[in-house]
Amino acid sequence: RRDPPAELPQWKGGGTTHNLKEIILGRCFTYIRMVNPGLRKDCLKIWETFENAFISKNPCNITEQDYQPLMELAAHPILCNKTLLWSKTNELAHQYTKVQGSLLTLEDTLLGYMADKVTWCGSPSSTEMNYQSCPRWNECTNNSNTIYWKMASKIFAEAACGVVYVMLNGSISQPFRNSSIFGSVEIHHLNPEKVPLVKIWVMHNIEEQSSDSCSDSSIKDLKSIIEGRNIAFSCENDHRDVQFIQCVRNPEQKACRICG
Ligand code: C8R
Repeated sequence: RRDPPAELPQWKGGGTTHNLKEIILGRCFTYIRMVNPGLRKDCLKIWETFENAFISKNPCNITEQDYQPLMELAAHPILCNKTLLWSKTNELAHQYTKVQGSLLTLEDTLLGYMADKVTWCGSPSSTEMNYQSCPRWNECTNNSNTIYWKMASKIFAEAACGVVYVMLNGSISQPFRNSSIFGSVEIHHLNPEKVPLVKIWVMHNIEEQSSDSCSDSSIKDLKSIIEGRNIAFSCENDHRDVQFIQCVRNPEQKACRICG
């Protein structure tokens, strides 16, 4: 019989990103000095408030209240007609906004910019961050990362005004899922008094046969949710401007050829 390893990882997900403090502080300063100069935010205070939200707590028992002070400190206004929401199209949506230059995703706001691609959690028995492991999304729904994204997404959707664009993935079985953050948080927090129209773009993997996903039953569900909230709905398959981005990597695909 062998003894178990001295320290079994507690959770199934990767631990807190090393140098989290430096990353968050650095991103916050980069954001207020270079990405969005003129935005007046106290980055040191933002870091302390961020840390306070999850340090010394069970990462599976984080509540919205824990992040409320941070959300209030870091939120800022965004311009009308510039919001792009997405679900299961993370890479394409961000590649597109980067080149397109005027539409904004949550990652173009301070809250999204600071937290993109990093992981964090604490533990009740320590004032340190847990660098060993953090809960995976399926270990507990209220983990420190998921609650953060849900709250930041809610604030982003509430702040939207004018036409809102949404990029969905037509190459998966359900382009719209009401369990996604887009489906469970964002569509329910668009304000019909400020948002007259939601434009859905359903993109397909350029290497696959394209299909009419706008007539998919999940998109019909989405249409009735949006119209039920008194917001007009439109849907387009493979919006051309976005397809150009897909074509950069696949110039020989049929959909990418201009002549013949
Ligand atoms: N949004 C949510 N989650 C985000 C995110 C973001 O901007 N950015 C990152 N990196 N993440 P999905 P969804 C991480 O299932 O659930 C906003 C989080 O770990 O493809 O519908 C954004 O405004 C999160 O658990 O999409 C967008 O409109 C997964 O990626 C929706 O919410 C979610 O990826 C997307 O959330």
